[in-house]
Amino acid sequence: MTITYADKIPNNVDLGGDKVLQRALEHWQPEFLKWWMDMGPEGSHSTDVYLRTAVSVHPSGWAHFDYVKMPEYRWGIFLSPADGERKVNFGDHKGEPVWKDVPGEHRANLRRIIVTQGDTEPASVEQQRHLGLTCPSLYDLRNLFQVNVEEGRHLWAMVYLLHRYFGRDGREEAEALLQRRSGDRNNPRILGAFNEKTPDWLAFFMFTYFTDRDGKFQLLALTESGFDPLARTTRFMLMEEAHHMYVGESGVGRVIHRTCLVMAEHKTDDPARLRALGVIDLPTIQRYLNFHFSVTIDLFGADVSSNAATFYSSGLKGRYEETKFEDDHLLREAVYPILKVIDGRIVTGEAPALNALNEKLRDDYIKDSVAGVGRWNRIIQRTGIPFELTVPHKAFNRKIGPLAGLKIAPDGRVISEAEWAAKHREWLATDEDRVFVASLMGRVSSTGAYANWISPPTLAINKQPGNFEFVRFN
Ligand code: BYC
Repeated sequence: MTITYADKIPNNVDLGGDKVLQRALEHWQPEFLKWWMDMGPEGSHSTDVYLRTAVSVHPSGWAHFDYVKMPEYRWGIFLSPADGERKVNFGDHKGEPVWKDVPGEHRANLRRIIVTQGDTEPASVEQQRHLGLTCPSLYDLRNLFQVNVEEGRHLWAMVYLLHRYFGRDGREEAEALLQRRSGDRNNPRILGAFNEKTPDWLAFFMFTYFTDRDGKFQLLALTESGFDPLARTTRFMLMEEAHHMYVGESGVGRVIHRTCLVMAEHKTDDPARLRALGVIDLPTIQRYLNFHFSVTIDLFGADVSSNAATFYSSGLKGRYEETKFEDDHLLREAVYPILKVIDGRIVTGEAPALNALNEKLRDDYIKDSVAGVGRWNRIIQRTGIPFELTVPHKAFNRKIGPLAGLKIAPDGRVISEAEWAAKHREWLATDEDRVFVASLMGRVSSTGAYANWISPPTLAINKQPGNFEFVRFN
């Protein structure tokens, strides 16, 4: 039987002409589908979903909308078009032409970066797999499924690199990506945040706002890579990532909006009253925010990291917007501010800039995150409610790096174990908060209807009206 690869697996990597890659993918694809059936969105396999599929990198081809059953989604392999003139822009190889193949001396580090990136993609699908059993609307359910299939496609993107450029050990790593499981004690996902639960829709919106934004920054750092196939793959992935963050930002914004309307209507800020009225009180939203923000900033790694220095000097992973810097792009002499605790207080110290690249990317990320929280605050202000959401201090609730293990309040004070024990329930989502939020999670499945705890969106998808049948259950 002849397989038309362009139909089955839309691609711009000449899959049809590459026998070795075909063989590797023909072995991996059934394993992937098995994983999707076992670990992908629960109870959704026969549902028709109005999905966007990338069928080419052309502006008219990367967002093709139609009803699709998710196991039949065409997980394509796309690289943004090559720039034949591109040079390595930083590190010891600065000025050399970018690599079309893996340089032998950087092979292990490149594989590690690709595997770490790849691991987050199926992890997030696993974390979100029960969410579709509830939903605040068909519009939101479609968005969840869109995010899920695109994370699946991003896994394909990394697996393509492993299969195409890393031979046998690449194939083994690609298999292991389907074997680790989010939250599994014996075989967990690689990075901490991807082993946390995403148990309800508020957590999903926070995750897509904060954690997908880590994706944005890490992918942007990888688009600078001297290994051109990685740079081009991640560039294309970023087009999809933008929608995921939009789902998060607008989702949290709609929850806040609905709560504020009910607060204004009933002239109350009493959490218990608001909960009885079926909306999520703002202090609970703040505690969710604190949790997702702090868990996500750990994803940038240790403040001072020799791995980060090596990745940069070898030309594998750059800074966010590397080419906009007017420095030497070598950073051998430069320093960068990092936090230290001296005499029980957090102070700003210095580290070699090369070693502090994780911290630098974290700081860039924080600026971007804070901007969206400002937009949420404007929603609150417009309803006249005197409340402001804040982003906790960078040192709050850290599990990675030298700040881990210290007890720090959201305002950045170093506090005692006793104060932490007394107060942490005011700062981080508690079991009671989660039980309450879970109690709101019904399944709203009539077209155009929305759960009481969230406002309808101002914009639907692909210019469709809000009462469009985004999901058809069969
Ligand atoms: N949890 O020297 P360090 C996305 C480990 S999200 C657990 O600082 P490095 C997405 C670290 O592995 C973007 N362990 O490490 C979003 C190391 O272990 P070893 C994902 C952690 O290498 C939503 C040790 O601690 N992409 O796309 O400089 C949905 C020392 O740390 C953690 C990437 O991350 C942690 N949080 O930095 C779907 C890009 N942090 O060697 C998708 C690729 C550190 O001692 N990854 N460790 O065993 C990287 O660039 C780097 O691996 C990291 C870590 C920045 C993550």
